[in-house]
Amino acid sequence: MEKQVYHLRREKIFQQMPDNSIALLTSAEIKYRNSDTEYPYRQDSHFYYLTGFDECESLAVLLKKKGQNHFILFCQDRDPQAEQWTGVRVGVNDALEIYGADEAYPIGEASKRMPELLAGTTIIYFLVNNSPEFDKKVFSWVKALGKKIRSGITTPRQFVDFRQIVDEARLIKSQDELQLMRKACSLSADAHVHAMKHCQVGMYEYELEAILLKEFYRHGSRFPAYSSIVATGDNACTLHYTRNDKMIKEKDLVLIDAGAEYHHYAADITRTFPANGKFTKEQQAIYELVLAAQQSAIQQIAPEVPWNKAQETILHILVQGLIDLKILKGSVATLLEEKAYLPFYMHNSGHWLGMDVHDVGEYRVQGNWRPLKPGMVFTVEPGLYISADNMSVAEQWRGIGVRIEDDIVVTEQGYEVLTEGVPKSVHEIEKLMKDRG
Ligand SMILES: [Mn+2]
Repeated sequence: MEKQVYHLRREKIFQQMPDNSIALLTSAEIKYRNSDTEYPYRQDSHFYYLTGFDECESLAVLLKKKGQNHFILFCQDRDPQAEQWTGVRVGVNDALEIYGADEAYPIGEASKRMPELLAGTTIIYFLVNNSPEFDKKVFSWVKALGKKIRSGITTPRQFVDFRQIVDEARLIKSQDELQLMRKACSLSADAHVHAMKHCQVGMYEYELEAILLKEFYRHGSRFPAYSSIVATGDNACTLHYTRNDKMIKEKDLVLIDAGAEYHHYAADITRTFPANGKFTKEQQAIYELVLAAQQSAIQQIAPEVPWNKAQETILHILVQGLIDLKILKGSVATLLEEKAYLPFYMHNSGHWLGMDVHDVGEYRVQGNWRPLKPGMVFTVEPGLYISADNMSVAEQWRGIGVRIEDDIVVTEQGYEVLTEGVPKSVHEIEKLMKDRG
């Protein structure tokens, strides 16, 4: 995105900062998988949201002093010898030009310059507890400034979590962001279609994972937004199953929960389909119950509807359906009251979605469930998981795990489903799989 986009984002944040305040954001640290082998670098989402700057070892400062807004960026300076190994850096000069910083300095000068920047401010915003190392640095800079207090310098006295401002901004997606999210979602949807089309009994779960990743990569997404789940049969009842190493068997359902990250935006899709292309009677009954719950929950999405409406709708439909299938006994009201559904449905209806797969933003505001607003993006993902060793249900139901998940954006009129590209009715899925090679 253009530097103007990030400039406008910072301006919005500045509007909420009182005069003589400062916000400090550090880039993400390099993380190691083992020994000296690094994970692919992923910038901190807050940092990227406000800078568009993708390098490690950098520090963004938003300083509001005497009514003036300053964006100061500390980053690694150019160094041909180091760049020979780790790639080209933006450097201080281009940080001014390309990223619109008012001032830019080498990161090595941060500790020297920080007391001067802090002097005269009364509030410091930072992501408290995001990085214990950085918290320590912030306190050490303030402490260094405190030593000069007799020269008449005032030091900040309030340490405020920056999330309370930035999280709220990130919760409402702009048109620029929605464009990237549509792309993340559509390419992820395509990948799910490919996995369904290429699924064969006798393959291993990781072979389907490989198909998903190949499709992500092919469309310019270099990383999945989270570890892909490919769970067959009873493995689907383990909510965060990521071993993905079992062979796909004839009567298995295959649950795939996978989404790409595209230009720092996540998609999050789950589909469940029969390995051999045809649902059994029991699998179809559970599947259609979950689908009915999901569709009803989605249809109610509109501005001002409270966040928990989806979960309430899902719970009612699932409990009524489990009674109809004789898996639960009793009245809907009593079973809801007793939370009798918990052995079968133990999670929430979904979560905010954005730069992080479980994106930022409160679900309750002042004690009340948050009313939906245009630009909010979230998942709707009911499921039913009947464990293979749940002896309280009749045998034919055991080992069936189903989840269906789509990504939705709230619009002025209602909602838009971003992940429509993957079929989800029994008929459509069976047709797609029948036509496969
Ligand atoms: Mn999800």
